[in-house]
Amino acid sequence: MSVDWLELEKVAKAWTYEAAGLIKQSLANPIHIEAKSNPDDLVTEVDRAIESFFYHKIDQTYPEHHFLGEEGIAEELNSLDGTVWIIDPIDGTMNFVHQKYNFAISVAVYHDGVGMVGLIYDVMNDELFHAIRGHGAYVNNEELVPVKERPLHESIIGLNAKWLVQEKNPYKNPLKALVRDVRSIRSYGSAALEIAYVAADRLDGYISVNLSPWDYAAGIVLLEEVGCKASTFRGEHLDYLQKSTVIVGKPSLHKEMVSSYVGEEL
Ligand code: 2AM
Ligand code: CA
Ligand code: CA
Ligand code: CA
Repeated sequence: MSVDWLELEKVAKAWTYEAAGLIKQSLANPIHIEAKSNPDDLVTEVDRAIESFFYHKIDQTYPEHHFLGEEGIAEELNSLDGTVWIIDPIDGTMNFVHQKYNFAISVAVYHDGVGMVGLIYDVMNDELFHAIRGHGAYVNNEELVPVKERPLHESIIGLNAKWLVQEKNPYKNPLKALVRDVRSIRSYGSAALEIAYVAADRLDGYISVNLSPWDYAAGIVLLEEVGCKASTFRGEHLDYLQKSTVIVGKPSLHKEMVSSYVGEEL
């Protein structure tokens, strides 16, 4: 069955705004916080409630579609065949908890592994980034223009500065060299927003040692519309079914960061 992606984007956008309203309401009450894989990997009941909100909307409206989300509301997915919604209900949970600011809802819709729709909504800033494959990328309905290139030494990249001091991080030294050579780095704490910022020319690149598909799936739809690149540190295609290193950026910067910094066999 063929899908009208423009129509589906409108539906996804309406749900995203509705979910944002629920998140804002939740900020009025104390939020119950738990640790997941480590003491700094946080989750709240709001993350789970928002994922569940999307899961039920999609199940009712598009029963034949599949669902991949961070909080495990749906059954595990082993394939990207068909239409798959890849959702991070709150990207930047630590910011949500500590700042009540700088977090996003990330919603992507893929078809047979190809990104068709991407939405990243900065809830507190009321800033919506959206893209539909072949129809451009937008911030609050203003079209983003294809990016201009900048040399590496004039580039600003998004990077969680913690990666530079973690002894167990095998990429510590290549990342330190990159930080030394670029103009500056920024750490915003939301991978989805940082990838959207690359598409919007607010950052030239973004790099993370460990991301999951819901962190980057929507962002990649935006990047493709403005001519940016995304891959693992070794320059391979992202997998979407498992965690990996992720490097995104303007084409020549992306290539240089891979070939001269993080792409080496460790
Ligand atoms: P999250 O807030 O949805 O968990 C923080 O630097 C960025 O990395 C956020 O986008 C965060 O997403 C993501 N991230 C991915 N894996 C993480 C983990 N194990 N712990 C904390 N943040 C993680
Ligand atoms: Ca998380
Ligand atoms: Ca995330
Ligand atoms: Ca999340």
